Amino acid sequence: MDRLDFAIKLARRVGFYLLQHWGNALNVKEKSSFQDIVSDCDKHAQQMIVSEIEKHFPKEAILAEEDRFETGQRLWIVDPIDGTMNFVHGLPSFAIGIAYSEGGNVLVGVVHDPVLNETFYAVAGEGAYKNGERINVSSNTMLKESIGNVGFYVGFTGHFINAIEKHVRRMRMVGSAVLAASYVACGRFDFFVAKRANPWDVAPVLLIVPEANGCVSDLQGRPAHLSSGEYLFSNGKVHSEVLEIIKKVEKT
Ligand code: 2AM
Ligand code: CA
Repeated sequence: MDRLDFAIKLARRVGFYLLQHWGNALNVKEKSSFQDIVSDCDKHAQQMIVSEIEKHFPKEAILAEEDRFETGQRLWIVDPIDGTMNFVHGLPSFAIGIAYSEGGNVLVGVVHDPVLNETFYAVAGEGAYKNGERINVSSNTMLKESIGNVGFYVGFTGHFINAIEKHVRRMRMVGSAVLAASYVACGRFDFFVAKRANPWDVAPVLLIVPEANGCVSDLQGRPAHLSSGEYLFSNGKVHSEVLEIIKKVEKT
């Protein structure tokens, strides 16, 4: 079975399920802290994805956010809801993320936003797409004409916005890492800084952004991989300028 086709259909099916509970999630609870929540919708959505992968690819391992932490040469990486806080509060901007990797390299990446009905996806070496149309990063070379996004991380976000606000046109906080990076891939944002990310928060976009001719590195500018933990996604043209500002923030 074609993995891309499989992952897109599955993500869209889970999207229909999540729309029924959007803003009305089942059994919302604190997870690692009061700032981190999970609902039974996250768990049910994950089960929908995991059971299909097990059925169609029984020999392949699965790493998924809600307590399914396998490793393997052939590994599916799943976030059933990226942006749970938005989902629970009835805000748009949450997504299902499904990626397939071999030896730590993402070969297929799918991000589906059920609210806008937008599916971003890529297969290694074949370009990046949104709902069947090829996508590309922005052509903007000027930080002062840039719109950027930053993830929420206590002790960093405020300092970073403080340092960059006078250099950019606007900053935004979308609240879903895979969507923010997909928006870099299709040119809506010029960059996105993720200070704390798990492999499932970034796996599909580690492929989608480069396939859209964008750039991804860690916050020191080194090549990014699934366990880097922190990332700068950009159109490539404003990458080094944003890295410089991050370096200054980390020194203070
Ligand atoms: P999640 O919705 O799957 O938890 C929001 O700030 C972004 O950061 C989301 O993509 C969120 O993913 C991710 N994130 C990762 N770890 C987090 C944590 N411990 N608390 C809150 N958000 C986290
Ligand atoms: Ca999640």
